[in-house]
Amino acid sequence: MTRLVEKDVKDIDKTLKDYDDFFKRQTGCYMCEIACRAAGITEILPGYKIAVVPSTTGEGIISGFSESVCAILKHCTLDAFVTSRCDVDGIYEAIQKGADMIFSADDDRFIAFGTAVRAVAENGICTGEGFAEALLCSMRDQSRKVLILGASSVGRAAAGYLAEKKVPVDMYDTNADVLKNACAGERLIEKLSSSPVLKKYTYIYDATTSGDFITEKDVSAETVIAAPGMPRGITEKACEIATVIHNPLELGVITMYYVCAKQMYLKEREMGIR
Ligand code: 2YG
Repeated sequence: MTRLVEKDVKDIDKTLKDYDDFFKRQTGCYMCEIACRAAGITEILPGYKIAVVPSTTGEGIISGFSESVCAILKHCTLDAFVTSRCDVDGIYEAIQKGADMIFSADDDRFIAFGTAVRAVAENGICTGEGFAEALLCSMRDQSRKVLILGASSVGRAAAGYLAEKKVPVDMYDTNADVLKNACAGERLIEKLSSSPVLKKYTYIYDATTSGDFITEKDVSAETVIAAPGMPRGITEKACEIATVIHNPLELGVITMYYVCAKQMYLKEREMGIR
């Protein structure tokens, strides 16, 4: 995945409400509802207290990243705060302040995990599944094939999710080895050996990290594209014609919360705490 930069996240807190209204017009649901569906949540869960812990490892802090994650969680009326300290000291602060769940990201991995019971949600998988559910909700005809571009963890999670919902998938990656090893044994996933003609598909899932390669020639007013990748693969002009579901952080973070919360809740019930 492409590393986010300050400008990708800097206005998220200010635009969240309007963006969620726009998202609902596109998909019929708010992000929180899509994330709950993606996590398979069917009942009301307890609200967990969340700490976002900045991580200085590798390339270091992305200015506004932790604050945006926190704002996204608060937008879903969740109880979230950013720790004043970073790394292990930040985890210590989070637990001392009573956090049930911690969000933290280094350059390779972005996770949410439980502090009292074992539970973990990973951003690539949750983003893949959250956007797959958003696409599903926007599809008028779920018997039509979805084209998935990119067999990274996001693309693979999306393909597995859609196949589980009985939606047929064509999958393509410019790297034949990556494609070959993805989603082995899935009957509903067909791997394409050559670059697909985009115009043939009404439903596309762009899990690549290439910018502006889907143009107005590739889409129609019926086309729906789920596009979690950064930079966005769809040109401005194509976005004016097709429905393009794209956000850099929001839906992935919300899905992480619900995936982790569900595991926590089920474990707590098992242990007789709930
Ligand atoms: O705590 C910080 O500020 C930094 N250590 C965060 C670093 C995050 C690096 N990861 C990315 O930029 C993305 N790949 C995250 C994915 C979110 C969108 N799906």
